[in-house]
Amino acid sequence: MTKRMLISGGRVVTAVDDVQADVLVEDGIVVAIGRDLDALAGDAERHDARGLIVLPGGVDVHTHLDYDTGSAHTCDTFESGGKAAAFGGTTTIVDYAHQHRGESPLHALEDWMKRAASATVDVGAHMILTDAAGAMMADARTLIRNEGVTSLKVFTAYPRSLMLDDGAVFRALRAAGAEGGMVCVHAENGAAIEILIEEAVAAGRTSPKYHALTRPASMEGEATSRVIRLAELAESPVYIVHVSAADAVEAVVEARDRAIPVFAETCPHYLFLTDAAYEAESFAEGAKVIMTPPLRGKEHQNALWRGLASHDLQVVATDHCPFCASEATLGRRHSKATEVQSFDVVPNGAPGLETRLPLLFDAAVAKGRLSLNRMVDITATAPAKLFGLFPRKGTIAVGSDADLVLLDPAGRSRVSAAGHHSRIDYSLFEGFELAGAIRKVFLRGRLIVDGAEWHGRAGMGTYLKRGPSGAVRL
Ligand code: DUC
Ligand code: ZN
Ligand code: ZN
Repeated sequence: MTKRMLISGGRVVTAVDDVQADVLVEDGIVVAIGRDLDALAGDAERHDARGLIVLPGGVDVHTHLDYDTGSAHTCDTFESGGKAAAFGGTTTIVDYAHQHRGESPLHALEDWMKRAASATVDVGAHMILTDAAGAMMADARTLIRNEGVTSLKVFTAYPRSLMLDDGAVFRALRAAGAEGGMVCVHAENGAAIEILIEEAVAAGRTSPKYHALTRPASMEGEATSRVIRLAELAESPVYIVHVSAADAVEAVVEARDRAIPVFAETCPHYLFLTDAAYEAESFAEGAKVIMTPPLRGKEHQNALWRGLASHDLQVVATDHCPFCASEATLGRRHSKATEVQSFDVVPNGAPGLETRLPLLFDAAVAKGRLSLNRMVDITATAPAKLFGLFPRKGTIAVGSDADLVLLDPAGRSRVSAAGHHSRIDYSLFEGFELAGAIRKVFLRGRLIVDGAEWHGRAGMGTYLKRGPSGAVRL
């Protein structure tokens, strides 16, 4: 029997539209958007959205759930992370699976699938490549062609663990370009940074602020330009993850002005915090903001906001890579607590899944930094388009999945880790007072968040076999 659901009287906002309309859903798919759809709705489950904004569910294309770094393990599972995402208005996640050296990327995907089986929102995977030898690249091509994993990730940082040399990066770019995929790049000059870290530690400069001082913006800019040149030669689209520095924005702008298919993402922590956070009183407090790239000064932050407004940057994703501040919460492996108090051994990463949309609604719309349409674009539509999920995800249209968020523009919320749904024990944005409040969230037409109530369940998220990545021009 057909299951119908009607959301009536809301202000329906997509990346391009802003209309007063009802949304009729059948079996999880939007079937009509228009005025006075009540007569068509029959016995539908009804939700009154008068006074509310109806948004497409958010698409977060940068998370690390249930992820083992070797020395630490992120503290959110696909169940808890998905729940946190949903309460923050995100209904689709594209998470990073990880190929270890000597391991086939196909095997790495199988391993990721087991962990992702508990997902509470819909999930897709990118594949981190740490071994780009010939046989591995053949399997990476199979991933793109057959498994819907149409984006690979490479690091030009972390020489002792994740970094690929320029030749390997070039091989990955060529393979992706040939198969309809795209390479996501963590762009920093790992070799130079490694020397700065060694010197700082040897001199006893080990407090959290040296995390930032040993990873200069210029080295993010250098690696970003280098990788873009390699992508041009490989004739492949490229996506720069977690851009934090004006230097990297400049490299992206330069290439995009030449019509090169380069795309870039930034993250809420770079938009709302600065490197002043490294001056925290205790080591543990400073360790909370040890993420890579580091937080930077106001001039970099301004460049990121300008980039979003001018479409030079296309996406805001969270890079949710959560480790608890205290080992008392979930044990040492899920935390930033370390044997010695030195910035270079603290697990890199920070939480953010639950706060992305609330922060951006407040800043973008209530404080006038971006239009509401642009907010939807950078948090849902553009990431869905870039990573082969559009128009199933990322918009409200006839035929799209009914992933919907009802947001009350007159409501208010206060960020607090204690009230969040992630297993993390801190928020980078603790105490922020925000305009807007999420009232309801639907995943494929099913109500999963109703005020403070959770109606989702582990395993209800589906695996998203994605179409080509980087195939659009944004
Ligand atoms: N890069 C990421 O994308 N996530 C966590 C740590 C890092 O360096
Ligand atoms: Zn990274
Ligand atoms: Zn990341």
